[in-house]
Parts: sequence; structure tokens; C-alpha cells
Amino acid sequence: STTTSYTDFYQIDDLLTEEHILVRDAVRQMMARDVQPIIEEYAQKGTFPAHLIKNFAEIGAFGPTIPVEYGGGGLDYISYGLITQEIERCDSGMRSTVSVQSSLVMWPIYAYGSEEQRTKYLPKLASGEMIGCFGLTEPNHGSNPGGMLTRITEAGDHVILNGSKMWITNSPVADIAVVWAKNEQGRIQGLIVERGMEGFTTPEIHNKWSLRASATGELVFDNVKVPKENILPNVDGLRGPLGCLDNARYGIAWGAIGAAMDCYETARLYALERVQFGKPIGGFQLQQKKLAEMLTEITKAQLLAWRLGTLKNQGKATTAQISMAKRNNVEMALNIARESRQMLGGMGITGDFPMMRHMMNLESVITYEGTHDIHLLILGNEITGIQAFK
Ligand code: TGC
Ligand code: FAD
Repeated sequence: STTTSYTDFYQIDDLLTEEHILVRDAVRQMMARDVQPIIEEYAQKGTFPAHLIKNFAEIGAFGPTIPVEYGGGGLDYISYGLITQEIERCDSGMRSTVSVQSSLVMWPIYAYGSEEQRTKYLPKLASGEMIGCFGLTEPNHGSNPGGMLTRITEAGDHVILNGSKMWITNSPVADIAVVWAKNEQGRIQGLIVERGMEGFTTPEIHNKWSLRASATGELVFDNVKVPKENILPNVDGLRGPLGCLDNARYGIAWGAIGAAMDCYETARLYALERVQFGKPIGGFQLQQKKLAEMLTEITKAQLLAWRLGTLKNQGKATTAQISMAKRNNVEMALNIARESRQMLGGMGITGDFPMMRHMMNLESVITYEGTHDIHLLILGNEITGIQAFK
């Protein structure tokens, strides 16, 4: 996993613009220089490397598709995908921080927020001065967020927020939370809740075996007074949070390719060096089969992601198309993490190589942003017109 090794069997680079390649290489270099050397240690310690927030901001990883006037990068969705790919090549937890900030915090404030909310929060989120989180999942409502219990009630120029959210990426370090709650009419609304508001706490979730370098926590609201000016005015209903998820799931479809590339490249180099029975293990048919199949699957995933990105740039990517790519690419990466780990034998279980960390990380990635099963059911609904969720 160095900057010189890069998996591009079908010359997909030819489909990219100069700008895409510049953006990608800037992220790749920063990750190789500042993150790669320390990530295993932070993951082993179970600590979020908060000092990297400024590095992510400097390379434009926060809000790359948000217009420049609000501090974003003004880039297209292929650039966004390449950014998530290069970050997840190093670690899915680092990519989670960036996905949440860009797609789940900045995007809804941009898409559903007032002009005041956009100018108040977006530049600070882009510069990393503020970190955000996204509260949709609850202890008893994960795959079925429409059943959420978190509520707001009217109180003059405020609303009173009560309830709790669970499994929230960045919550322990966040300055603001985009929270989804039901109003007195039962409609879901989005609110910007700020750290320091009375009754708002963010307990950390410990003992994860996955995404150990990412901070995950709860959001607890005990009669929190939220000014009405913090309600996102331009959306209501489940389409609000699900619209954000379309963007984050898209980024994950690219990100997972990065993790797979790192596993494949590591296994390829190891197979050429490790000698058993008098020759490199890469000379045995069984190991060649593994490598050939990994490269095939990565190449198919790259084409899927690139095509989805062009559709997204044209505003044509559908939720079901995004589900197909997220589902396929994450499963592909998890399979490659497992196969490549085996190719390293005993060495594969140590932190000297990245596979075990990728594998454990990807167990969260295949669960969050809609489980593997839920994406299959979204596709099933698209194909048949019959909802099998309920
Ligand atoms: P359903 O009846 O299908 O739809 C309800 C309303 O939502 C609208 N809608 C959408 N709008 C915009 N974009 C989409 N993709 C949409 N999909 C549906 C729909 O038109 C309807 O609108 P309205 O106005 O009439 O209310 O909803 P359902 O309750 O049957 O649920 C469908 C289902 C199961 C697919 C959905 O609930 C779902 O996707 N569940 C999975 C939950 C999920 O993905 N949670 C992720 C939490 S965030 C996270 O994991 C972050 S991890 C980040 C990281 O660290 O990287
Ligand atoms: P459940 O919904 O209880 O599902 C349990 C099992 O049942 C799964 O296998 C599921 O596929 C299956 N299942 C559920 N419904 C059906 C059905 N209709 N048909 C067939 N099978 C079904 N959420 C946020 O809001 N913000 C975040 O930042 C965030 N970050 C996360 C970070 C991590 C590390 C993790 C692990 C999760 C995060 N999540 C976040 C939550 C995540 O989105 C949920 O875990 C996920 O949506 C699944 O919900 P659940 O865990 O409650 O599982």
C-alpha cells in the first residue's frame, strides 16, 4: 500500500479528467504521508486521531461537492468518489468521518437549510473548525427509521427535543448534530443541535472491534430547547434523511474499492516475496486464482462506481442504482479482505499488515448506511414493484 501501487487494470484513469487525477493524487499523497504511518496505532488504541481533521480540511475532503461560495470544493461527484476511495484505502473509519461531515451534515444544511444556516455553518464545517454528526438511528429503530421515537414539541420561538440516537459516527467529537425527529403532526423534521445546549449529551460507545479509529456514540436529548431558527426549513418526511443517505451511500461505493485495492496490493506483493516449497507462493495456481478473482472484482466495482458517478453528475442516479453499487462494492471488499488475509498466513492476522483492520472495519460498512439485506430489498422493490420490508 504505497503511492506507487495502484490498481487500474482497465485503464479507468483514461475516463478521468485532469482535475479528477489532481484531486485524487493530492488525497493519496496526504494519506500516505500523514495517516498511513499512524493509523494502525490509533486503531489498536481505539482512539480517534482528531489532529487529522485539519489535514482533511486542507485537501478539501469536507464538502467537496458543496459550492465554493459556502467554503466547499465545487467539485463533481467523481471527484468526491475518488476522495472517499483514497481515504478508505487507508481506513474505513477515516472515510466515515469524511462521509458524515460531507454527505450527512454539510449536504443537508446546503440542500434543506436556510441561507442563514448555510452561511453560519458550511464554511466552518468545510474548514474543519466545526465537526458534525448525523442522528437518524435509534436504539429500537435502525433499518426502520420511520418508526423513530425522538420528538419535538412546540414552545414559542423554540421546540423541545426529547429522545435518543444510537451508533452515531463522530458524536463524541461533534460540535453540531443534524438530528431527525418527529413533530406533533408526526412528520419528520431535521434540526441542527449544538454542543452546549442544555440537556444534550453525547456518550461514547466503547469496545468496538470495528472502526476503532472512528469515534462512535449516542446522542441523548433531555428536554433540549432548540431555537426554531435551527430547524431545516426546506424538507419534511423520511425523504429528508433518505436524500442524505443517497449521497453517503454513493461515497461508500467508491470508498470500499479503496479498502479492496489496499488488501489486493498487499497480498500481491507478499505473494511475490513469500517463498514456500522452494518458490514464491504467487507461483501456485491457488494463489493466482485468488489474485485474478480479486482484480476482476475490483475492476467491475470500479466501472460500476464510475458509471454511477457520471449518472450522479447528471442528476440521474436513482436510490436503487446507488443501493446496487453500495451493496456490491462493500461485499466485494469484505470478500477480498478475507481472501487476502489468508494469503498472508499467520502474518495476516497481525497489525503489521492492514487486512485484519480493513476486514473488521468493513463489517460496520456492510451494516451502516442500510444493511446488506436492506439494499437487496430496495433492489427487490425496484425490480418487482412489491415492497418486502414490511
Ligand atoms: P418508504 O415508504 O419507502 O419512503 C418513505 C418516504 O421517503 C421517501 N424516500 C426517499 N426520498 C429521497 N431519497 C430516497 N432515497 C428515498 N427513499 C424513500 C419516499 O418517497 C417517502 O416520502 P414521503 O414524503 O411520502 O414520506 O420508507 P420505508 O419506511 O418503507 O423505508 C424504506 C427503507 C427501509 C428503504 C429505508 O427506511 C431505509 O433505507 N432504511 C435503512 C436505514 C439506513 O440506511 N440508515 C442509515 C443511518 S445513517 C448511517 O448509517 C451513517 S454511517 C455513516 C458513516 O460513518 O459513514
Ligand atoms: P436492525 O435494523 O435491527 O437489523 C438487524 C438485522 O435484521 C440486520 O441483519 C438487518 O438486515 C435485518 N433486517 C432488518 N429489517 C429487515 C427486513 N425488513 N427484512 C429482512 N431483514 C431485516 N446511524 C446514524 O444515524 N448515524 C451514524 O452516523 C451512524 N454511524 C454508524 C456507525 C457504526 C460503526 C455503526 C455500526 C452503525 C452506524 N449507524 C449510524 C447505524 C446504522 O445505520 C444501523 O446500525 C443500521 O441501519 C442497521 O440498524 P440496526 O443496527 O438497528 O439493525
